[in-house]
Amino acid sequence: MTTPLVASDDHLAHDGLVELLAGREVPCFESPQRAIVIRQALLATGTYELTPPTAHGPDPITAVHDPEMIDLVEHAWTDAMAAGRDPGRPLLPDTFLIREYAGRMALDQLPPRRHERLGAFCFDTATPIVAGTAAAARAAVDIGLTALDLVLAGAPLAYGLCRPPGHHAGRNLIGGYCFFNNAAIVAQAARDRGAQRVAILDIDFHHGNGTQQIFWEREDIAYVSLHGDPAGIYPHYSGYASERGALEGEGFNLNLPLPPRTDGDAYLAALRVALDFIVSFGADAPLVVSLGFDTYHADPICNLGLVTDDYARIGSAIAALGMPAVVLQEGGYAVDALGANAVAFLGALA
Ligand code: Q9C
Ligand code: ZN
Repeated sequence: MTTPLVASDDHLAHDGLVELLAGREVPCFESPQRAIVIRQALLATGTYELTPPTAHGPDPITAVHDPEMIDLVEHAWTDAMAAGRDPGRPLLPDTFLIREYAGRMALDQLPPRRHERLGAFCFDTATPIVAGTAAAARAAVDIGLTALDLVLAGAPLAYGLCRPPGHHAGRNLIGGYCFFNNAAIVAQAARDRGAQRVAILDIDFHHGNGTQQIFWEREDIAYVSLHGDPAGIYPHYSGYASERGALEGEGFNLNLPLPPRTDGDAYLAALRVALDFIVSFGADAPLVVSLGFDTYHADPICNLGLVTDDYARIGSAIAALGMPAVVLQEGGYAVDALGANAVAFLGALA
């Protein structure tokens, strides 16, 4: 049996060129080549069926993100071009509207031109916007939603090759290479199509601060994440084990931070805790997996110690839940290893 590989070429035009990392301008780690090599490697196995996404329109995005944030993603580039900015340079924020800026003042006006509001909706300097960004972000959402359609129609597994990734994007915030939160949108869509309880398992190296924020007070969508300890790791301000959700959502958020150089055995032990949490939650929807390969030992910006065989072990452990799964690509920047890691993980999960 073949597994649907939902992908399109719309991501190719989202090439941010540079990010600002530790005070230096460096080429974007989040590159089009990442998705190109994953797609090639999966198709070369002969066990995946390349499936184009179908358009799902704006409503599933509006169900998760604030209208002003969506408007920013859609129009920052065109406003910048209308204002005469260099089309050869990406947009990066340089002035951030952090909470302390306002203090006790009520600041309720934003600059009319969307590219001048970037710092009110972005939390880092790694998330450049270029001409193709909005279309790519919309396509990534459609890829996720199409993968959900296929699983709801009976496929045991569908893989959405989402690019840009999504799990750092909050309700009104872009960042961490993410614009629209693909996994959150898919989880909410599953809910809106009749499921009562949806679980999201996030195995990207980084804490999915955006997904956690979006569902923080929700008991119907559980979020569990394994990630590098935020005490020393991006996104720095969330991902601690003490963050459990609030109000109705209390107890439905689980963070499992991991120390540097965590190996496969230790990772699998933490994954067991995550899977037990998912079993006791009792979802009646497909499992939504935020998949990152930045846990790989040779990832250029991360510090865990997984090897390719570990992704097969992780895939098998998730498969043992017996849940249908919608797997969505998040990070992973060791480009030469992405194909083998994707083949190992998805092959074991299938
Ligand atoms: N020193 C994803 O994997 N910069 N986003 C980190 C590390 C941003 C990662 C700096 C990393 C974003 C989807
Ligand atoms: Zn990541």
